[in-house]
Amino acid sequence: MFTSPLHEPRTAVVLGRWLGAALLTCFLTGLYSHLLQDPPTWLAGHLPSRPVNGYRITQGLHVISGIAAIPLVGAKLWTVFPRLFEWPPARSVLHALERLSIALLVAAVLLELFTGLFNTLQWYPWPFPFRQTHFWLGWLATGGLLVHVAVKAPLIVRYWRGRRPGLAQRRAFLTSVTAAVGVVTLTTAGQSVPWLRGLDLLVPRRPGVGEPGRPVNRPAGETGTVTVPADWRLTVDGPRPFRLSLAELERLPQHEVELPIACVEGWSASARWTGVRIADLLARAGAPAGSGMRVTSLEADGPYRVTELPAAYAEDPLALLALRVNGEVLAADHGFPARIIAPNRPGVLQTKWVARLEVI
Ligand SMILES: Nc1nc2c(c(=O)[nH]1)N[C@H]1C(S)=C(S)[C@@H](COP(=O)(O)O)O[C@H]1N2
Ligand SMILES: [Mo]
Repeated sequence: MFTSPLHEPRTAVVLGRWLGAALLTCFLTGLYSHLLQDPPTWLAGHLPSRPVNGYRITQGLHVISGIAAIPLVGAKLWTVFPRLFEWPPARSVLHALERLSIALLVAAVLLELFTGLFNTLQWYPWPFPFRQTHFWLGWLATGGLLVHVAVKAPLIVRYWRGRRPGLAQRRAFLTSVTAAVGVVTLTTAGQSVPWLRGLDLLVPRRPGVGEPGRPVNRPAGETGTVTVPADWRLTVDGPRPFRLSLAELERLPQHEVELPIACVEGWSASARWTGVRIADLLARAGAPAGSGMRVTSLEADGPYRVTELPAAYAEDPLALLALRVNGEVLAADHGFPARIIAPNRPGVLQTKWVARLEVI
């Protein structure tokens, strides 16, 4: 039934190289994102708050390489498809193990890519938690990939270089695959690459659209529970605790910074933020040098209600408790009355509707 001459090792090796590069990029950038969001104690003190656009680039790459991997995985599976129906299913214990590892690899990679893709749509049609699943599947897929490369190493070496003349059909097939990767990449990359924004045909949201000029993740209404009390005061806990009303915050020295929100879902959008330096609030609370800060939101619950700013971020002059964006008071959805904005960190940590800051 499989009559195409392209079900052969050279095509599989060429596609495998591209797919391997995409998956490795995905794994490393994903691991980095995970460490930023949940830094182990030994790392928290060493995470740098610069470059300002660092996370925008690594997470942009994460989503770009993940989306590019989808057509690549399709082409790779099509190429090796006949092998999946080999008979007898196992010739030896080793052969059975190898086929099992392929089953694990294919399942983990497919589930990983689709949970990731659906996450960029904020669509979770499954009963398990996204983050933990995506994280552990990443390890499974990468482990499976390493085993696969090790088992196939002799074949990979033999077919690494093409023979001349090459197969015309192969060239046509690989060109089609490249075109497919090009299309899905160019029509989605504009989420994080500003100069590709004009081509954003397949993105779930357009950074730059929304009030005011930026998308909203988790609007105040959706979180259901964010109500700002009329007598809202910022509480700052530390050696010299204090509380400030919005009017009092506005009378403190205001600073303006241009910083992006870079969401884990792959979109990022820059804005001009105005507010009080976190470092100034730390100093006022009598925090010793090297202190970090714990931030608590007015939100009743939710995974991002409490976040932490390690010292490098808390002391960065660009890190603000922002009261305004692009010159206007924060909209309810964007975190009124005050939100965190700091350089080089995931959007999930740019806490909205801040109630309390605590020196740690
Ligand atoms: N308290 C709180 N802050 C939050 C969130 C949240 O769910 N709760 N979502 C975060 C996420 S995932 C992102 S990407 C940014 C988005 O900010 P924006 O809605 O102003 O664009 O806010 C962050 N701040
Ligand atoms: Mo986000």
